[in-house]
Amino acid sequence: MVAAYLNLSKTEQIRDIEIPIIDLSADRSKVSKLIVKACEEFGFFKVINHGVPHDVITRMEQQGYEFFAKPASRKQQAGPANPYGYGCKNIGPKGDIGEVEYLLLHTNPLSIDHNSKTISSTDPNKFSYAVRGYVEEVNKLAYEILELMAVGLEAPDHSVISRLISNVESDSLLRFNHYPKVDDGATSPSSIGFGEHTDPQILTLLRSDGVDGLQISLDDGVWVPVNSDPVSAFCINVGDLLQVMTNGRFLSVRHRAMVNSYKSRMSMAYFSAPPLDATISCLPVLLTPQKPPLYRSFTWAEYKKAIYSLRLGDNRLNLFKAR
Ligand code: GA4
Repeated sequence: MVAAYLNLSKTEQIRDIEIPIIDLSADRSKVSKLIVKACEEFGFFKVINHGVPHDVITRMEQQGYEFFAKPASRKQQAGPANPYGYGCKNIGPKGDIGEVEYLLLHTNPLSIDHNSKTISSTDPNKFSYAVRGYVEEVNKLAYEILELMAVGLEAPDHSVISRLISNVESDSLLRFNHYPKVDDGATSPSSIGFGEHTDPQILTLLRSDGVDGLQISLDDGVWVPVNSDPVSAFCINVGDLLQVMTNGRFLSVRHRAMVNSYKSRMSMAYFSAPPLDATISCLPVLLTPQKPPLYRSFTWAEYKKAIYSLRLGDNRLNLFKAR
């Protein structure tokens, strides 16, 4: 991380906080409480003993490395990302840029097969096999974590959140981010790989290759590095929709990715989302006369329209506050 600090402007501070590492093989009721606490305090936590097979992860990572190692002209055939496909430096439709190249995929099986043809013309089946296997496993993990959250929140229906992502129509995404090493000294502001933002969906499951770069912002302007230890862990974070469903109890926290001058980094983020027509509103168990809903109900399609009309770092939840 040290090299990445060099490029920070003077007004930004870094403080060291360890985000919780939660062992999913421990007692279910204890785990559910730890998850709730982590989501309230940090909006981020790591999970170990998560059950996603090692070979499923390495197969997926291997495909990612192979793709990014291709010549630029070849990678561009899978782009431009609109929003799916290959993108380089340009993030989203509103002119945001970063030191990153990426592949953004919809996780619908038909869409995976279709995109695999342009991503890997030599062996599309190998690529789509790896993606399908990985998505199946991370979706299972997301489902389990969302169920544990409902248990921890004492919701009478334990699948009240998780069932939103298990629907075949779910709008979940898989993103591969490749951050090159950037050796531009301490003067350039280009050390930002992926600018600050919150994730719009329900829950994000991030796998990274052991190279640091992720930072989270708990209070305004204070950035906290999240190291990538243990390397077998998944880093989990609350998305905007989960903040709405928990009436602000769980935090959808701003984060960013920095690049460094010594090692490139690849991460794979699974954004678990509901179907487009799903209505998002506060869980009944969290509503009391003293705590009315902070946000109005809306569909995921409505929210998605708002996110694509704004810049990466804009606050979208403000548009959905209850009057
Ligand atoms: C941020 C989180 C995910 O990477 C993403 C991003 C999406 C995109 O790259 O197409 C967005 C960004 C993300 C939020 C604001 C809009 C949309 C780029 C952008 C400027 C895939 C997502 O769902 O929202």
